[in-house]
Amino acid sequence: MKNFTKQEIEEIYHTPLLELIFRAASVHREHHDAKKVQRCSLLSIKTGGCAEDCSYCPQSSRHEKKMKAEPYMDKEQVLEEAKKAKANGSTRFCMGAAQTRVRNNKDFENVLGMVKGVRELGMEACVTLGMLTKEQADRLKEAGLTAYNHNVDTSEEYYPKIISTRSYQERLDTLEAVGDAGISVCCGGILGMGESDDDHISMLHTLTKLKTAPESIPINALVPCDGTPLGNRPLISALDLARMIATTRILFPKARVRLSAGREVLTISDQALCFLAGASSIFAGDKLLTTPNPEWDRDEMMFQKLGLTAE
Ligand code: SAM
Ligand code: DTB
Ligand code: SF4
Repeated sequence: MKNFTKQEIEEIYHTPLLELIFRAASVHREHHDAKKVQRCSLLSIKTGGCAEDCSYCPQSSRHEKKMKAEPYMDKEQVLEEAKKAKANGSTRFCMGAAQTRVRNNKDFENVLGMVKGVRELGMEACVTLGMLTKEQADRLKEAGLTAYNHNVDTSEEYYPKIISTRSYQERLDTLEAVGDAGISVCCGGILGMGESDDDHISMLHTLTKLKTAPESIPINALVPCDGTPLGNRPLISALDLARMIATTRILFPKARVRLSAGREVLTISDQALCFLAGASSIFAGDKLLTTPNPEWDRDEMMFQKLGLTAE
């Protein structure tokens, strides 16, 4: 991959918007079939009760409103959901757990079984389980895991304003363990948490410097959740979202750039701009982890109107 300086990224990011989107759309078409958008489905396999204090997250146990902490789901139930997702056209199944880190216990063995099961359905398997060690990453690889999602979320500079219970370096260490184990890295961030353009640029610079380049890059728009410190934040504009997606596409021509959380409030035209800017993947299904996402039918209609096909 080309090494971009922070100043080069800044120049790309601040290109006049339509020029930027045109450039990103051209890069996108050189490397991908721009009609195709991948559908990924998400399932929260362990919900609520998380000890971390991420200000955006409804699953933290440190905020005003606390979700009920649930145990891990059964493997059979999870695989039922994966089958439904496949039947609805998803090619990747991503399982998330509200926890700080992976522990070597029966829950981890359970997750390894889920990963195997999803792969046997012929789907890509992704998990997001918090921090992990290289040994744990090796075991996930052995079970057939395709990708591990672990977001840096924002810039290193802004990170302490959002999360106080863990460090940016810990995020980077986990990402290194994932890449070293030969698992694809899925890493992106959240927009609309009060950060500046410079934070967006700095986050992208961090992503370009990861030891293992990310295979997929989720760009989430903050879903403001009641009872979290960011519950009252105004929504980020679709134009800012498109600017970020376009810059990401130019920096990572081959990656899957995922238009992730926040689609519920976007119009089809907003999303069309994001696809034009190089988004090549979405989360499909009426729920993300705990918050609503467009229904299958609504997305199907969008695909038809925009002439998109599922990957
Ligand atoms: N606990 C693990 C971790 O934090 O790495 C995995 C699950 S965590 C819910 C996965 C990601 O969801 C976070 O890194 C964050 O990017 C995203 N996320 C959580 N709450 C969100 C919200 N309200 N809006 C947008 N994205 C959110
Ligand atoms: C990612 O970047 N976005 C997804 C997935 N990775 C795990 C999670 C979005 C969560 C939105 C808030 C919720 O539904 O709880
Ligand atoms: Fe826990 Fe992950 Fe939510 Fe942070 S983002 S509170 S680590 S579930």
